[in-house]
Amino acid sequence: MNTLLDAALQGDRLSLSRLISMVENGHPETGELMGRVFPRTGKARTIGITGPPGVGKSTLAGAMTAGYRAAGLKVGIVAVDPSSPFSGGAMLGDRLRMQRWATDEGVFIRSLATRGHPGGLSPAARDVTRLLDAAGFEVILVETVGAGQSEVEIMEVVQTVVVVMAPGLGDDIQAQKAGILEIADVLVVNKSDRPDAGNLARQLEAMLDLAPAQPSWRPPVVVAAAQEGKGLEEVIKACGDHWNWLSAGGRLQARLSRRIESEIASLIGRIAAAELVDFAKRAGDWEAVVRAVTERRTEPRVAADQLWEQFCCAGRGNGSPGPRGG
Ligand SMILES: Nc1nc2c(ncn2[C@@H]2O[C@H](COP(=O)(O)OP(=O)(O)OP(=O)(O)O)[C@@H](O)[C@H]2O)c(=O)[nH]1
Ligand SMILES: [Mg+2]
Repeated sequence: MNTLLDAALQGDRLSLSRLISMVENGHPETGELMGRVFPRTGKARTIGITGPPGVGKSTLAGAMTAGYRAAGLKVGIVAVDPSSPFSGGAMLGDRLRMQRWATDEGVFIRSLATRGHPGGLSPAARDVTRLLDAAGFEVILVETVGAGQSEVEIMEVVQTVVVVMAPGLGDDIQAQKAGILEIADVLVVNKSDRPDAGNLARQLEAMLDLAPAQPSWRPPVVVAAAQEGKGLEEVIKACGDHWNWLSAGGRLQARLSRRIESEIASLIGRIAAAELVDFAKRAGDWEAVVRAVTERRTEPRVAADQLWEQFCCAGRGNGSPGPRGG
């Protein structure tokens, strides 16, 4: 692992690929690896590209990559695909479209499967983004399909969230608008070569007028046609403006703190849940509790509270340092 990491940090792409696979597959040395990687991160600009299926996220990512390459920046692309047969096809399409970068050392593209993580965003996405950051990629684009929860999760991985929409989505936009406005730093109305793009842009502006705005940042609505590269400069400029806004007045640091807080909290949650269930099983309470809930004698929240109480009492009551052994 150390040899692979040294090589990856020197720019060896095969080693980087293998490390990403390790992380993606939850290799037992992932923690150790990320421990070495983490101090080298924090240099890249990270941009999430999210939105409903088929609106042109990958096309936009490809076009933005061209723009950043022209500015001499190294670009990493992480495409997080839901594990559906539908997107299996899309992934293949992405690969074909992305072939133009196959010989460019300054571009690294990786698809991640979500592996039954129903929220949409692979838990590995964050680690992979950090690996690319450590390996010297200066702009990292993370593409996710906007499917409820993943939209919120993407905020926890990147600095700037670009939400892509396209005309012809029908009522979807109404259903999604709360989520969209909550997370968008930049809104892109793609496929403006089609009718109704102007309407959609006006609709989004109207929604923004009503939304409680972030202090001093109103997400710009950029009308684009990614396939033809139309509006691309504006998208890149909007991302740059957002970066400049974040960089001023300690906002970047504040946003990072919030992300780190939620990352640590969710890691604690995972450890604690596993410990608690394990404890209840060892104490012989688990099956009884599950049965009580199954038979509707106990409500699930009450059951969880009871188990938690027992767990805490056991830790304090018998003078032992607690179920985790300290
Ligand atoms: N007319 C038009 N079609 C576009 C434009 N941009 C992308 N497309 C097409 O829309 C289809 C979907 O594009 P993708 O870039 O794969 O969209 P996506 O959002 O990444 O799709 P998923 O990852 O499957 O959710 C493709 O056939 C693109 O060629 C555009 O500006 N105008
Ligand atoms: Mg795509």
